[in-house]
Amino acid sequence: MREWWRDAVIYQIYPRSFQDDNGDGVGDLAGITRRLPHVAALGADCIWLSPIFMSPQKDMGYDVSNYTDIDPLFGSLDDFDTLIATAHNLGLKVITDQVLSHTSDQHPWFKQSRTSRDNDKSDWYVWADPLPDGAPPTNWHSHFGGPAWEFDPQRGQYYLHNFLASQPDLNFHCPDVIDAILDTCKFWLDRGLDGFRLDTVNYYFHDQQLRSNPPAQAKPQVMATDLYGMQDNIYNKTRPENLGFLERLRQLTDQYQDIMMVGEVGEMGRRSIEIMGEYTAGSDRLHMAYSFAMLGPDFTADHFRSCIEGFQQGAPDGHPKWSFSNHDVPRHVTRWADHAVDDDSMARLACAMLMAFEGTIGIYQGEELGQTETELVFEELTDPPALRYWPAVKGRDGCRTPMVWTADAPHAGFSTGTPWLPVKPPQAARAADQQTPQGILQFYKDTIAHRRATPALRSGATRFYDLPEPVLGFERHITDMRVSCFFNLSTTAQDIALNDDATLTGPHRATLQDRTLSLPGNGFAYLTHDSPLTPGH
Ligand code: TEU
Repeated sequence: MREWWRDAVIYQIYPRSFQDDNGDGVGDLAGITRRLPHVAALGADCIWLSPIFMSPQKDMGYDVSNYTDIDPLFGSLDDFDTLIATAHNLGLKVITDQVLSHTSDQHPWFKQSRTSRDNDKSDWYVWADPLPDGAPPTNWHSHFGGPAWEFDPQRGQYYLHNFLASQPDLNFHCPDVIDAILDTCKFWLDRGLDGFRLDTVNYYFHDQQLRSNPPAQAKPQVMATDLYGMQDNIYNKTRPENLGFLERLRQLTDQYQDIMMVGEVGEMGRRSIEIMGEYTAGSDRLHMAYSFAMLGPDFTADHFRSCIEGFQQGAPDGHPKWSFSNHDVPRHVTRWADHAVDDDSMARLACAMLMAFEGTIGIYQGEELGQTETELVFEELTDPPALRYWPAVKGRDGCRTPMVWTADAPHAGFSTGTPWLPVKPPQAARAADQQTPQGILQFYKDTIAHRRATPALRSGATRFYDLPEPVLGFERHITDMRVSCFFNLSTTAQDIALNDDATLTGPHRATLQDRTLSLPGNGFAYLTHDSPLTPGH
């Protein structure tokens, strides 16, 4: 039987911003549980919860101080059990975000590790002596700016942090670390969880010889800011040893039924697609992976084609997850505004594209409302890289503002207290209760339902058509069914000559007459063909 996750739609919940039930201004598990029917009604198969574990929240939970307990900010283990049971009753699987590459500096492991060079956990983190002149051991940069090394006076050594200095990297070359980490994963599997989203899955290991990175060959692609993109990050991440750890994880999850792991490959561009392939090839590593390749500014047919084809060619037996938005990047309706007739047209086009892609699909809370990036002023910001580099770096708060439920309620129904990030009028106007039968929410429901009801869209193979920009066109086919899909990535109308008879089926913004498909700006169409095989092929 085909595994549940292969053609699933995964809905990402950012717990701080989904629904606050206790009025402290931060979302919580009870709030999520209450709102799960919204997610089920959308037609999603699974929810991914961004981190809910004990954390000083320096990086909004991506800095864990206890892997096996819920942060009181979000609730308790009982609330977690209730959430899982409610989700399962609604037919939703639940995966959590496991941030294994680094911990918080408040984690007891790190607190102990930093006390001396010869305690039980002294090599649980990546410690290294200063160079003779006192400089850090390598030239590696932190993702959030500055060197990736912090000097600790107590040990007289530097420790590695690929992200904040308060997020020290665990030393995966230490076998005890691997065992401890696997134990924490087992804890949640035993509690009935359906799988994991693995944070920074290509950062686990570092080069033990501590070689410095060479300068970047290509123009920096990361949007950050910092110096991160200025070097080729070959010694601080994506080390060959990673694969062995992924296999250990898979051996663990395979002891349970129907578990799924999706890895976050922290890379953009072609290389990120290769890594996704490597990490999901065969059946003894991850079930699927995503990268930042489709989360950037690029909005050309050629780009989407090269991501999907590149993956297929590099990893015919691998499995991708595609999404356009998440909690780390500006929302796609705003990010791709230059290519949009208007916000709603972009929201519809993007949804229609995503639901036509082969693989697992990810959507990010609020996207189903056609949500746009929230404009914030400096005083409203919380994201560390933005606080440090504003205005060069806008940070990630703009995509993390609260979910909007009821336009006229205080803070659009998110909280009765003061939300940790503000709800602004343009976002509140798109609240769930304002969505009409012709609106974006219904469009998402219809398009997800169409994908679910169309086996070729769910599981068919993909073959691209050679069409000039700005039209992306491909077909999805299974033995006796062929669906062609066309997307106009521009604001100007496009005509496409079809070479056989076809019928418009499912959501579309197009007309078809005498084998000519006319797409208005941002138009799109799914067509079913009478002949199962492409004529001429
Ligand atoms: O993100 C890792 C990561 O690679 C991102 O920093 C990404 O490259 C960047 O945002 C692109 O601009 C994960 C989490 O998703 C993120 O929220 C955390 O801050 C980070 O790990 C550290 O745990």
